[in-house]
Amino acid sequence: MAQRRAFFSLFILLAVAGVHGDSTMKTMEKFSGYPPESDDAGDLGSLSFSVDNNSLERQIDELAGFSDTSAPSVTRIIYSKNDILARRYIKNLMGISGLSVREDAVGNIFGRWEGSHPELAPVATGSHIDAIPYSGKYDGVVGVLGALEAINALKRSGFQPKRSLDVIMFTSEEPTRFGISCLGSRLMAGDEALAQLLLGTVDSHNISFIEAARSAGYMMGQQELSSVFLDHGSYSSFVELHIEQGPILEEEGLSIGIVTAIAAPASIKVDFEGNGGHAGAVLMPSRNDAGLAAAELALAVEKHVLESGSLDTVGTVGIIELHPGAVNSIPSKSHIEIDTRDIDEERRNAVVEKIHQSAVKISKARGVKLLGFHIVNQDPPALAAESIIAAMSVASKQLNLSSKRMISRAYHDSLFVARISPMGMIFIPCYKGYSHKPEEYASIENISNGVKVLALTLAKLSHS
Ligand code: HGY
Ligand code: MN
Ligand code: MN
Repeated sequence: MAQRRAFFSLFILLAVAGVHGDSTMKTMEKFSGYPPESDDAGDLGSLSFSVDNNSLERQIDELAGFSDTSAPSVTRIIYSKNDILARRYIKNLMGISGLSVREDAVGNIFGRWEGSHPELAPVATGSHIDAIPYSGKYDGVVGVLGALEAINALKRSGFQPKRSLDVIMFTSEEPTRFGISCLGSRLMAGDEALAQLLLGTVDSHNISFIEAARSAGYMMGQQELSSVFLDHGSYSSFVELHIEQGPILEEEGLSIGIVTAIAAPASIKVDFEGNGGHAGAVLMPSRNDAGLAAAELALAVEKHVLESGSLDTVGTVGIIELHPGAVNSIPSKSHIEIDTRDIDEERRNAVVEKIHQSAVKISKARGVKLLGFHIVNQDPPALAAESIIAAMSVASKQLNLSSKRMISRAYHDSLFVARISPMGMIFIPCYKGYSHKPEEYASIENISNGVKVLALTLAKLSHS
């Protein structure tokens, strides 16, 4: 291709298919593009760029149908029957989009649009489709189906990528079944310790990770978990589209969030053991109630988080299990799971330490055994790459979409992809910031805006 500084004006007629059945195509706006950093973008002339809202909305609803719980809630757990059906649905859409599809040993799914320079490190986008019990149909899904629609829109516009473009569906971003968050992206980032841990990990039904993976058609034969690891530089950039899972964009009436950093998550599992006994016959002074130890620790989590003095420190006790779980039996065992996060890693680690001290103190004071205080993960935060922040900001401006820079208090696969590639995230508003519950909702207009920003950002990065 002639070496010329091709400054092409990307005249993009934004024609958005009507949202609710109204299929009149509207010409939304013309805007000039930007000079590609490389000089061989060629003259793309005028492109018509359309996001097909109707099909995107339909796909979100169809995907929500693969769920262990009934609408409006969604439950989709790694390697379950519905997860396998949902994966098949995504692979089918990747095929329809003309992407070449591959899966790694644990089921990270990659759909590739080969660029004119396949030898260059590709650009990637994507997210997850697994869903915690009784949650919503947008968390993660917007970043997978939206990425496919961004690719479709670019293809329809006649755009030609220079760097190949990958859409990734990450295996199991949620910690639900095996207690490990972002399992697929952690492994991609080369987490040796996790690869070891998974060889001995079982779920609450005592099914091993390897067995569950095999039941879904992964980890076959001699496949090694380390085969999932990707080298630094495997991607030139990674961009994830996601609902904000917080109220800021909606409250401030903004269309796009440009994520600058992802908060640092930690999760802990604690087990107490006491004598248990008869709820009527054992008098209070002679009890060592494992249930009350768990309850006291839950309150201690709240106390230590609030003591941090920062609103950015959060703590949640989402799981408390009591054994034997009978109303007239003093709990002899308790299992409690704690999630605590902060944008400041030091401050977060200080809270984890205080929780540990409280667990020891409570066990002594109540005469229960502290069977285990297991830190499942204690991850550093991740910063988005300035080059990707700039690309997303330019794209939002060109689309006349209001945006603001913000941090992500939720974690995402991007937190781990950032260990092997420059990373960026695009947020869209969601209703009252609700997420991880059936009321989670994002309007197709907001989703469509996110897809447009993603498409333009990918176009720019692919030519960088
Ligand atoms: O918990 C999280 O931050 C993510 O939504 N799984
Ligand atoms: Mn989630
Ligand atoms: Mn998510």
